[in-house]
Amino acid sequence: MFDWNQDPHRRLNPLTGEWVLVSPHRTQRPWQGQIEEPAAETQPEYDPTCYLCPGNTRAGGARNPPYTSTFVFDNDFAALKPGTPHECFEHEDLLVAESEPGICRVVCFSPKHNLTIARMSPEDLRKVVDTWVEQYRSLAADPNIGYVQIFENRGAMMGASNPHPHCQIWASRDIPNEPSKEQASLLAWRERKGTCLLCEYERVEQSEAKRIVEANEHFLTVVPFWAVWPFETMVIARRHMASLDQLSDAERDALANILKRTTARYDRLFGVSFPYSMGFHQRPTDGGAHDEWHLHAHFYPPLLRSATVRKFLVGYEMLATPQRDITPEAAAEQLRAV
Ligand code: H2U
Ligand code: ZN
Repeated sequence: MFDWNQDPHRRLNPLTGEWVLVSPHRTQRPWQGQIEEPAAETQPEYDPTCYLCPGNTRAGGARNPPYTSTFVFDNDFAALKPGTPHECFEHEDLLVAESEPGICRVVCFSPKHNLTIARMSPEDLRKVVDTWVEQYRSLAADPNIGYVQIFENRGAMMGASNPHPHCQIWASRDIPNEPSKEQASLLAWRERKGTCLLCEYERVEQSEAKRIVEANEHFLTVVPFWAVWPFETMVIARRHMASLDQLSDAERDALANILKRTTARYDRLFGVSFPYSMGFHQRPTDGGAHDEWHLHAHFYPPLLRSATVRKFLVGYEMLATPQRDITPEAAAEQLRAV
């Protein structure tokens, strides 16, 4: 008889329309994966060579103020530039391009070089949430900005250039690929069923309980049924809201709380400051109402089975479909146990 916990199967991600191959029987295979050097863990509270610490000079030449809370600045090496003129290019429907204006910012979470979300105080994390809301609001008000992507690369394994706690904001005129796929799915679901895909998903995960990692009154962290990365999670707002600027006061505190608890759990899993890329998906800021949107965050951590063994998305996964061995249910159980 078919066993969903042992036998190969594929699962659908209804947010993207893409499948993931799950092969639980392979968790016994001998290959150990690439061993990464564990990054040196102890960092000072202030690093005179860090370009994000208060008072220090950045690589671009500007000097940081002696900031005491969060600190936002325009990225000195921005991938997008405001004021980029509108240009389109098309050749026989095959070579298609257009100019892309935008704004890139860096947000320092704290003046302290050696903190992470997992180790920040709830009060200080709340200030980070407030800064995200302010940034989202002010960028949304710009008529040239259609989408605001807030994201954090954490750890050298994810290519973060600096351990100082920070995130980036890339705000563009057009909706990028990932939120664009989600938008199509959220809209199609709403048209077909008259409900919100993520409101329904939150309810299903709450009642099944087996993929829940953390929960509070306003947010739920789950390993999604369709997770690709071994310990991937999604933080879902319990109330239907489209974007960060719709968070109530209590919901802002609850977001800070669940982010801290989720990342602290990650750190405990392999006894290391857990690397990841995380970011929010929310309502585009292109002037539409976009009530189909439901605020959530994705955490994509690369680690597979220890602080030094990572997963690669290569081979079949690049050419065909992403694949995982450990089931999302087993990953959630491991995260709940630490
Ligand atoms: P990571 O989040 O991947 O660590 O990147 C940090 C960003 O900081 C990166 O986008 C910017 C880089 O362009 N940066 C500055 O804006 N000024 C600097 O002096 C160094 C880095
Ligand atoms: Zn620093």
